[in-house]
Amino acid sequence: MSDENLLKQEDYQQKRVDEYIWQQSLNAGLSRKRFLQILATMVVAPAIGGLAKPAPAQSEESTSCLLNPASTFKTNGSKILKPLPRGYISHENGTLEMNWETMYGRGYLVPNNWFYVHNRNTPPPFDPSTWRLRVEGTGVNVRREFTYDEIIGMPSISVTCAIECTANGRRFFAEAYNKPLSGTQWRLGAIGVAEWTGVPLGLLLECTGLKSTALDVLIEGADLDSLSSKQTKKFKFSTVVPIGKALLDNSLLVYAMNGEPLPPDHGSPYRVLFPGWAGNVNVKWVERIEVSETPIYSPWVIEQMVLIGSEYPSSFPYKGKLITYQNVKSAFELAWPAKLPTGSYLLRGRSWSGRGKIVRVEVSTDGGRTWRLARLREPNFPQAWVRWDLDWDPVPGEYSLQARATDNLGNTQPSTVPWNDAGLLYGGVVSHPVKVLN
Ligand SMILES: Nc1nc2c(c(=O)[nH]1)N[C@H]1C(S)=C(S)[C@@H](COP(=O)(O)O)O[C@H]1N2
Ligand SMILES: [Mo]
Repeated sequence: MSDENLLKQEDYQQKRVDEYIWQQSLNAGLSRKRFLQILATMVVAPAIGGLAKPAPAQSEESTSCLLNPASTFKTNGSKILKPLPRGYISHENGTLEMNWETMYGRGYLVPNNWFYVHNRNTPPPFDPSTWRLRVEGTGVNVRREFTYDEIIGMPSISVTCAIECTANGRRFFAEAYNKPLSGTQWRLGAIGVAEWTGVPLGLLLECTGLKSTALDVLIEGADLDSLSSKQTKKFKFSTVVPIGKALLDNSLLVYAMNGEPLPPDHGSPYRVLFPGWAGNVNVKWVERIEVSETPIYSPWVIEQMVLIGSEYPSSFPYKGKLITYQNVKSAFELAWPAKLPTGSYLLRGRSWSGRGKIVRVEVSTDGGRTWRLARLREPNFPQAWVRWDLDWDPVPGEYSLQARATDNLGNTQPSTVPWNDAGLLYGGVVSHPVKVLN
């Protein structure tokens, strides 16, 4: 199967599932047929014991080089170092939701200080003279360490695109299904668009003699994480992408954001950028990249990067439907709830799609009965967002505003979205409460 197909969500997952089964049967000295028979008789797949356990993402001793955040930063335990901007919401330590009201009529990019933050840990201190990036694994001919100066000295490009938390909009699942959901209760502000500058990952990997047989790339940060599900064991925050994604021209090792050195909250000295994919694959504080000739089944990807629910059949070893791209969403540049004075008002908002660019935005000011087309404003970069506006002349009263976007691949925001247990990828049309005052 070619790399192009690995960028298709279904093909990627199916290929990984097949490879997993094949590998496990080889390891166990079983035939593939016998292994499939065993799987078919199991209720819960991990019951097969050692066979079914994904390999740990990394070894114990590699956690010992974790930098001690207390040595340079005085954080008072805060996981976000930048000051809380006006009107911004912090749901819990380490989260900062963008305030859509402050974006009203503003430029295309979100200023660094206003960009949402999703940090599991306090940013580690960064010393340019000692920070090393390690690239290793069976998929490269030479293991290499890069200094900060070496990385900065390599050819770079800039990419303008969005990073969006997969859980953006989670709160609307809870509201639509009247069912509580744990995790950060994001509305629609866990997204931002910035200009990211860095070294194309393909170029970096060339320096290590990338093998044509390379299959998966694991990116590891300097911070620790644990899978939320009752587990106390911590491992470094990481993600895995197929080599096809890593080698796209706009997949970067980023060291600058909107023309400034990457701020600590956003991953200094480096983060990776995988345009259009789920927020958490854009690993921050990167210190190790492993290229592998065999598939890497990181527990994070298998358990957390998936949609779990009756509408999403799982295929072992994945616990649900694998998430790659972000979906289509829209937001008004308004407070929540908003209060507006009576008289004519220019409604503004933005819409986005992880897979492409937005070609149409419809807005309803009467709770979905009638729809009008919004004007789209340039620029309109794919995998970023488009700004739009629409004149509105309401009489005083209570309103429910809705926006519905369509991307160039024909994906339109639906009115209802099937439930998933972690509340990920809410793409439904959202009702924004607005009161127009006398
Ligand atoms: N090392 C590391 N990388 C990380 C995270 C993290 O906690 N640690 N959070 C991820 C998640 S869940 C998201 S949504 C994005 C958020 O990026 P931002 O804070 O720069 O907006 O970073 C991702 N990269
Ligand atoms: Mo996130």
